[in-house]
Amino acid sequence: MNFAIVTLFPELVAQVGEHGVVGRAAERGIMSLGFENPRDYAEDAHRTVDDRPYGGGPGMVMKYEPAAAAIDAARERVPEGSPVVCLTPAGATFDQSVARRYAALPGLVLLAGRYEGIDERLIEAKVDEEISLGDYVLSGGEIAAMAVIDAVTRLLPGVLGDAESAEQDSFMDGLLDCPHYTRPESVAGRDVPAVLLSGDHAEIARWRYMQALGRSFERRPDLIDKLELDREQRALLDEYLEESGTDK
Ligand code: 9D3
Repeated sequence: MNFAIVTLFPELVAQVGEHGVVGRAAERGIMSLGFENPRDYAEDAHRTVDDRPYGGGPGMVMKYEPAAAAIDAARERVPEGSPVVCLTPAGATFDQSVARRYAALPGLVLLAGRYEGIDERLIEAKVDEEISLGDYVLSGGEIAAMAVIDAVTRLLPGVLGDAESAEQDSFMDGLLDCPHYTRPESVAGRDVPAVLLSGDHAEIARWRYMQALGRSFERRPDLIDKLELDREQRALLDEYLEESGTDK
């Protein structure tokens, strides 16, 4: 899969491809990152990429021409059928189902904006889809582009090991993770739950699933609503709530 990122800060976005899981995927040729900088397509002496908003108001707006030329160049770097996705707080929220849809594509052009916004005509003319990370204010689209690249790359065949891949489509799908523990057995006056030391793998799996249900119910009831629990799951959740002394 080929990513082409249009950004005023290519060195920032490149970082995602230089470490960890994404770094390994790039080394192994499973995915690639390419960059186009609108500043390289600015034709004036000052290499201007932004200007004041029509109608007045604070901040600057990303200009059409340099960004459009950079997008056109980025499209040359990815296969036919690769959409142009703009990272913007006004977009649809990025989630795992969007990541899965992107992972099935041959490539992606990611447009990361800076300033107060991007000239709307650029979005009309060149952008297929608008994506946000959620309702908080970032300084630009670069960190959002990095999040998309990371989440999508993890879904590409051969990127994760067998164990990690199996975990991704496990039965805990759609729930928060269970709590995790490692050595020592006792630290800061806190002990590892005894069931995890029991060696009873069926009982451990049951306990983990109960924890995942219970934590999801307490922290993310929207996830529980979406799942529509069957009787067995409901009983396990009831057991969790009973043990934690919660009223239902
Ligand atoms: C405080 C400025 N806002 C005035 C209403 C508008 C605004 C413009 C540009 C807010 C943020 C940005 C820069 N952000 C992004 O480009 C961005 C983003 C985000 O801020 N939050 C979540 N996801 C994303 S994706 C791109």
